[in-house]
Amino acid sequence: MTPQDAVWWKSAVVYQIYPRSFADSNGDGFGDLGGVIDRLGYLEVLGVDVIWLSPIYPSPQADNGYDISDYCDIDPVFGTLAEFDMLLAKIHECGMKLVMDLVVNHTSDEHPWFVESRSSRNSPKRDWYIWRDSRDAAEPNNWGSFFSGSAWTWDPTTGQYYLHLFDRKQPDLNWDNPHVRKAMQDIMVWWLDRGVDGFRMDVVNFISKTRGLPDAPGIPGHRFVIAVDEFVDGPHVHEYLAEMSREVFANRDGEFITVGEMPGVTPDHARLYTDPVRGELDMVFQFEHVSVDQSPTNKFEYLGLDLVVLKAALHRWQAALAETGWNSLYWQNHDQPRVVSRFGDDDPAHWAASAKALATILHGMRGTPFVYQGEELGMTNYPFRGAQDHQDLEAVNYYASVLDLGGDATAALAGLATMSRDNARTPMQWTPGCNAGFTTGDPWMPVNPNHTWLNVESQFAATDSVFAHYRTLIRLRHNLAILERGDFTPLMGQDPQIWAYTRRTPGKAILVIANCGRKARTVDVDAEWIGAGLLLGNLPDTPITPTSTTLQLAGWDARIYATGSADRSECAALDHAF
Ligand code: ISL
Repeated sequence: MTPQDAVWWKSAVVYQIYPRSFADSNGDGFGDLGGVIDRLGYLEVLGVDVIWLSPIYPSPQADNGYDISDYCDIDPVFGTLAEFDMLLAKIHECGMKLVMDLVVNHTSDEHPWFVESRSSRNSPKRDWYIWRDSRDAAEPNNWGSFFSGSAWTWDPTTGQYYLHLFDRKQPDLNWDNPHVRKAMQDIMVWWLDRGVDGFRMDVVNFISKTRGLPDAPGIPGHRFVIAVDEFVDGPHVHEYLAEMSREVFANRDGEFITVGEMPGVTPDHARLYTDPVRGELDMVFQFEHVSVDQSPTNKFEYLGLDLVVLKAALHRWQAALAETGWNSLYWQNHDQPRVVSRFGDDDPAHWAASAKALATILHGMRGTPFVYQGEELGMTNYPFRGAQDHQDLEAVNYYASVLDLGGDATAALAGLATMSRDNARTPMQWTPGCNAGFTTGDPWMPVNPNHTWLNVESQFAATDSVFAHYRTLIRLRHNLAILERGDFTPLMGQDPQIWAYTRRTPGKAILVIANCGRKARTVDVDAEWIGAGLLLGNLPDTPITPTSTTLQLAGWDARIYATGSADRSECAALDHAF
């Protein structure tokens, strides 16, 4: 894959499907591939170019498929390889591409590799995982799991601990072992030979750990700490990714896309990962903007939103990858709470305007936008009643650890209600009817009660719906070169309510401006915007052109204005009156 081959995804939009919650075609209460096939027409109308499927491989489902026990098959809960091939063919017939979710940092503890590795200290696969002796009759170091507790589990069979940065059922692979790297490359080749168009790689910047696995600096009151400095952007990660890219893609014709999920990645490393000359990855998911409202030591300790901090985080990444590399642009995924509840305003009076405003802000930036299932409807967080409503092992383990330590259970439940990954995993809301049209069976996860008014059926044909707004943003992305190539200049960075920036190419400019609050605001803009044309607004009667340098923005009022005649003609094709 050479740099010039990669340019198609810079004007593309990716849609993430969490198959378990998308659409159930056989009435067992779980989403499946048949459900995705049934809904491809919906995605065609939305206009997305690429579909990313969260893992559908055989798995004990300890972490909803992010614990893989066979990388080259389909879990029966989702269907069969034959159904996968049918789905892939239909996706390609629609002119879309398919990206698989590859969990490369760890496998399931039920994967044959690990079963063999744990069978004996002399197993030929012992060194495929990370085994260590106890230290002072305890864990080898003070590393904690992202899912609470230690990152080590004792295995009595062979009298050693094994490392798992996540659940004990997700043992980390030893990427320093060339056999592991080759095995993962072979798996990628197997799926590419089957016709897939790329990969999203799970916590791929964790694969190279610091030599010797040293203790992390302690935190008072914490027996274990998440040792990010010892595995984020580690010593050999770039070498391993370049090798993967070379061995898997180098001599393969076609248009592919690779995106690395990278918690904790720095801008400097992101430039290295996504510099097309280096041939590692096309883009990364960074986490700075989705951490601004979380305590650094506890994601469920909600700090509240400071818009200035959120703006600065995304603007930092716009600047960091302006010349070299490429940003992904996302608000949500299967791990993040619903953005309209988190950064918007899910009061029914402001829900739609704020969902559209947040979409406008993100999709106007430089990078490839990712839309998570239901985001295009403005789906909201779920009204959790208590611990019994949570299913995600991250949430369940966290709550249990708070109780074990005699912590504040009420505060923990409030944090889970706001921030838990369960918020993103409630069933897709297709209709106002039973189970939101997700399943004819008993849904594995409760359906949000607001599906009676918040659903595809009520938005699909409406010209002022959140769905229609996303559809227009996607069409702007496809039709306006300035959204791909324009430079990015933030405005009003210190304003606690207004989010504004410009994009410019020679002779053309767009202004993206939004009021991220209920209170109306008067905002001064440069004279260049007088007479500019409205590309997109989110409220009725948005002024189609500024007549002075003073804009009156209503609550959650978001607008994109364009200057430069070419943009008018380019956008006329979008049936857009200026
Ligand atoms: O939600 C998160 C971000 O705050 C983390 O808990 C998340 O687990 C982390 O971003 C890594 O996520 C990926 O790897 C995990 C899996 O549980 C997530 O679903 C996946 O996206 C382990 O495979």
